[in-house]
Amino acid sequence: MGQELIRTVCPHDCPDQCSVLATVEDGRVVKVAGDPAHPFTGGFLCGKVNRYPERVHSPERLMMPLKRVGPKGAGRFAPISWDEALDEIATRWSELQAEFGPEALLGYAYSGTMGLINRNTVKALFHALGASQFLAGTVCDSACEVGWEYACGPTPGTDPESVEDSDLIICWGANVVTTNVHIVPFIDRAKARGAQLIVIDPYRTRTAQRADWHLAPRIGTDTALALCMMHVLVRDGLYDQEFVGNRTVGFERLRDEVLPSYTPERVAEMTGIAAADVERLAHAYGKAKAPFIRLGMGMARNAGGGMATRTVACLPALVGAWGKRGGGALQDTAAAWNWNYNALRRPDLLGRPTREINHSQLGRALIELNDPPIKALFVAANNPAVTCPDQARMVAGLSREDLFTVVQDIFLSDTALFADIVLPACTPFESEDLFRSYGTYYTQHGPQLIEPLGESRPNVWVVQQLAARLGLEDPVFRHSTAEYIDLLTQGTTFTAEGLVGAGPVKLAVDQSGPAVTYLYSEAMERDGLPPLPDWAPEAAEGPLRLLTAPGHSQHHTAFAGVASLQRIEGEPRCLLHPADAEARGISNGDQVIIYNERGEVGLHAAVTDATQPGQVVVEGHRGRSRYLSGGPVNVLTSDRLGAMGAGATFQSTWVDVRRM
Ligand SMILES: Nc1nc2c(c(=O)[nH]1)N[C@H]1C(S)=C(S)[C@@H](COP(=O)(O)OP(=O)(O)OC[C@H]3O[C@@H](n4cnc5c(=O)[nH]c(N)nc54)[C@H](O)[C@@H]3O)O[C@H]1N2
Ligand SMILES: Nc1nc2c(c(=O)[nH]1)N[C@H]1C(S)=C(S)[C@@H](COP(=O)(O)OP(=O)(O)OC[C@H]3O[C@@H](n4cnc5c(=O)[nH]c(N)nc54)[C@H](O)[C@@H]3O)O[C@H]1N2
Ligand SMILES: [Mo]
Repeated sequence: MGQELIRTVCPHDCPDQCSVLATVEDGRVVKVAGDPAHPFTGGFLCGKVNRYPERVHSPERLMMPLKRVGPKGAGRFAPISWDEALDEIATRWSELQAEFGPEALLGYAYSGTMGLINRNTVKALFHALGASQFLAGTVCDSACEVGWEYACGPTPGTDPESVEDSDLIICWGANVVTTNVHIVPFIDRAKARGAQLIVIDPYRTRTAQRADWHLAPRIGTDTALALCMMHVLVRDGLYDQEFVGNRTVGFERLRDEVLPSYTPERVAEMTGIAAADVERLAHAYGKAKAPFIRLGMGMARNAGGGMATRTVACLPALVGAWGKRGGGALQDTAAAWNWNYNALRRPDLLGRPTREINHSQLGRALIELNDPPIKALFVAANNPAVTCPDQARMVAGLSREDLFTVVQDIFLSDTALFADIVLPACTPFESEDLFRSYGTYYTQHGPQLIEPLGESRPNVWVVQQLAARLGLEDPVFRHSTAEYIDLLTQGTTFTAEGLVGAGPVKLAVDQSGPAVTYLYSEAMERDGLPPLPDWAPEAAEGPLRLLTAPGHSQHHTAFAGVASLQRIEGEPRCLLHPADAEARGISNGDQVIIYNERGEVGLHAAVTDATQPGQVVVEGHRGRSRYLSGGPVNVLTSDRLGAMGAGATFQSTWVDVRRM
């Protein structure tokens, strides 16, 4: 058989969502390359996805269903057939439902694959069963999305393709070289025309290394920094009075009640950024013609994080940056899509509302809930035994002998080790789905490139098989992929014919920016939150603050089965400032333990001034066996929720470090 070149799309949880040209030969994906036809991701793939054939054909792929034969968590399994696996799941769920009521069931799919069909049909299954509902994404973007919406309403952000026309680009808590690399050529083109790149990040990331100027505030102080910029803009008459008058509410209250306290001198104490630097930052922003801010999500993952997004998102209105090509701000384009998600999720099948389980507090739910307790858990495309906070609770929950756990994954993830039944998922290249980007305005159909390897199957196939066994007769459990795509496009400007096989297709979005920016927000007041931006420090609970940031060559743990990427990423390590290292007798390369009252993690120390005094940085997530001891990093984080969006507070973690 010859080679075939097929256009598809990267299925990962990444804002870029590349169009991919895959070479297929004899039922194998032998090569992937960037598709030059995609105007944003044009022509190159990231270092991870470049190795996609290695992931698809990894020797670590799960090839058949497994049943637990050892104690919980021991990872001892025996192969079983799909029929045995599905029959047992259906029988156990029916028994547990009868004995404890439907809310004893909890199941979800998360972002291991971003396919709209494979993510959303899983919801329909649990809705039809009357199960507890899973509030997904609080570990990721719920706080920043709510924060953005309080400031700007459901307004889409700036089209990142226009950024080449900006004259000042601020990557604010966004390490774009690692997590949004296809915006880099647009930034480079802007720089070639004289634009400045400023990075605001508590440590010197790869993006900060490329910046004209890197400002390193303390974690969780962005609200104060943004308010100080506003203070200077207003004080020095650098704000756009006309824009503020026409398209904001609450300016006078912000100006009179909040800004006076955010003088550069006070804010220097709050943020660690010198007063002269904040002045310079505000002046650069106020004088730019079309300044652009790329907001990352991680700066919202602390106790006051939603407020940080809410406040930074007010800045473009102050200087009238919206509507100028290249200017404005972008956090996330997810809200711009109006797919008919509910046709696949089917909330109507739930009947009566059931209790909600917060993704960030899954461990707590498993050990604390009663009336009824969670007795059956289904997890697809998520690895909570590494990526959820408060791992002590998470592991205690998953270790319950009376919890019937089913995990569908490509690899035997740390979570799968705790399963009673493991179901082998195929990679998205082995099934068909529809994808939409959350960092651009493109959507793309992903065809099936090869047959599923071994006995692996997509999530949606499992949903359909279980529904049939459970007597669920709604047509949503019987559709073909084409029918699902048809349903998703209902009421949108897209049609299935226009998408299937078409490559990247762009959504038309209004680029004039928010009609109104809410400097004062009545919606926040209604929701019991302070309607004006304001900042208060968090009480330190230890000498060092922990910053957990995305890994460059890993994507959480989704590329764990790719040996070459594991080698490139190297052993787990923490970045420690020379002053903190010296105070603890730690030298570069030493084996150290990061610890707090919740747990301990053993890894290597990298002593570097890329981080600041009082701050330890750990990049990336690995399976627990990859750490020298303890691990993973989330044994250190708490499951406390932030003030907005019921979001995780990973970056509100205090620790200390000692030599091993
Ligand atoms: N290579 C790679 N790419 C990825 C991922 C990955 O794991 N690896 N993850 C994907 C996913 S799921 C997501 S949600 C996106 C996330 O993409 P981003 O939104 O870019 O990622 P963040 O977690 O926000 O981290 C970005 C930066 O925010 C900084 N930061 C953290 N706290 C603060 C703060 O208080 N203030 C400021 N100013 N900065 C802060 C961190 O140091 C980090 O450098 O990336 C996606 N892409
Ligand atoms: N301390 C700390 N913790 C964090 C963060 C942080 O900043 N700090 N970031 C948080 C963020 S932003 C996120 S989004 C979460 C991510 O948390 P997770 O979703 O747990 O991230 P992954 O490790 O990528 O897990 C995805 C799983 O899906 C599997 N998978 C991949 N493709 C498929 C498929 O097609 N089908 C199925 N069934 N499975 C598949 C992968 O093998 C992997 O086991 O982590 C959060 N955790
Ligand atoms: Mo995320």
